[in-house]
Amino acid sequence: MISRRTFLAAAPAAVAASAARKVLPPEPYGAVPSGPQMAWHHMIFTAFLHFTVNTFTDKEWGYGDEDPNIFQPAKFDADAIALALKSAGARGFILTCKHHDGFCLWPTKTTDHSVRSSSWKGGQGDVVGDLADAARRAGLQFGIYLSPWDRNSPHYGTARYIDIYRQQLTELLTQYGPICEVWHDGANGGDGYYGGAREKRVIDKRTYYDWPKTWELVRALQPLAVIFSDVGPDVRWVGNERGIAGDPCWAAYDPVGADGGPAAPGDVRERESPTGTRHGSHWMPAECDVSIRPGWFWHENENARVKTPAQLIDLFYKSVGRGANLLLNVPPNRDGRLQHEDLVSLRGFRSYTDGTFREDLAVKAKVTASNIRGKDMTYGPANMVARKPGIAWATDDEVHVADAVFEFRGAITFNVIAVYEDIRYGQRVDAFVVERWNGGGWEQVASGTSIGPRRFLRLDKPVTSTRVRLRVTQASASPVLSQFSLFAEPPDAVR
Ligand code: FUL
Repeated sequence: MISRRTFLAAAPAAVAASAARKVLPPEPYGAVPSGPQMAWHHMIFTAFLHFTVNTFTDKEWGYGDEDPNIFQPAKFDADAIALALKSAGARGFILTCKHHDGFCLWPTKTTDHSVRSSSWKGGQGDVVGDLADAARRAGLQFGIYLSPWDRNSPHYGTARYIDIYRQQLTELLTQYGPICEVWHDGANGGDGYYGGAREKRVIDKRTYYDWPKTWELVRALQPLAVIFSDVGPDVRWVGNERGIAGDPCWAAYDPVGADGGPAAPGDVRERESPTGTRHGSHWMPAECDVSIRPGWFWHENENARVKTPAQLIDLFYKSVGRGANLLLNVPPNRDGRLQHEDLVSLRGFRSYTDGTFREDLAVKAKVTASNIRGKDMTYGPANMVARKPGIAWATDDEVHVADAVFEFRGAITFNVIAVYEDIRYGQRVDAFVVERWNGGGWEQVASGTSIGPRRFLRLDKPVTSTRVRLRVTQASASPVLSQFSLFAEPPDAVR
């Protein structure tokens, strides 16, 4: 019998021998995600909370002259908000800590225009702190939105305001625990209160904020946070506020300014944002921000115009399904609660995702492929249905066109297809088709272009077969696919 000691001593040699036999993984192709970007991809769906004085004045953009005392969310319940968002399936939420009106939802030292100047909670309220704590209790991530534009500050437009903005960022990034995302809005400059000046102020979007320096501060204080703006640097705006990613939607993006010059938050050629840049040099995936209601803030008269579960499901496929993340705004009302109508829609949405994604029919398949990297089963096609992280089907370097066949014991019926690339190796696939065996031959049921972190295809009608084939028809480098899944929507699913 081999003693534990001998075994341990022999282990390194055994490992070395197996390493020698090992077929090397492919070289990454083009831009690849950073660690924090990888974590962001796993979040998939995040909620957005637009909440400020506008909630009480019925406006979308506050002028900056609001009396802080109007902020009175008498029944504010941070835990109820966090738990409702969690049950909708969100893995985190981002709060408008300060919107364009300049009103700060935390007791900042930088201005009196904050919760401290409201009699709510005797001036002791801290919406940011309460929601950050509630997020953690619910097991959710917490992110911050801090509007660069400030229509209240008398200093907006001067160098002093940049110090204030950075001080506000510092407070938010040091007092509230780990922050998953820092959201810089592109909307900037125009008329405002500005400490009583009541005038129009226009800044140079490219130079005023010295964004590289501001982002260095974010990196230093919260190295794991991703930074969002029209131009990233980690996550890009999708280019519209309808929540719809491009088709294709490439994770790489090289932003260009509106006039073709350098780009900056608020100054970007928006038409290129939904699609990104195939072969672009920066990994900068798209985030789809959209509101569950017509406006970003809660308005009583929009309670009957909340998006239906069917609309949310459609948005889910057009954002998450195209490899982007969905940032769905669900604005608290004047009580400081989520509105009943919004909660009803979220429940409908969750019951659809639960019903559809509960069972992956593909895991039962026997999988074969036209090519396997170095004929080494470490890269075999069964990896796509193993549902284990870190493994994938990969082909030999020179093989860009390849297929995998999924064979079932009995016929299966599905109407949602999901394909995932192992994005640690970059975005490699340009086009693919999915076919079913109809008894006599292969018949196409769906096709797609970009995959990246994920691609969902929702079919018009269910497909039944004993064999399904995934064919990569075009790729810029040998494909590396980590998952292939088939799902069946519940029969009563709304469309
Ligand atoms: C825009 C803002 O002007 C809206 O009020 C909202 O915050 C949206 C998410 O971004 O640029």
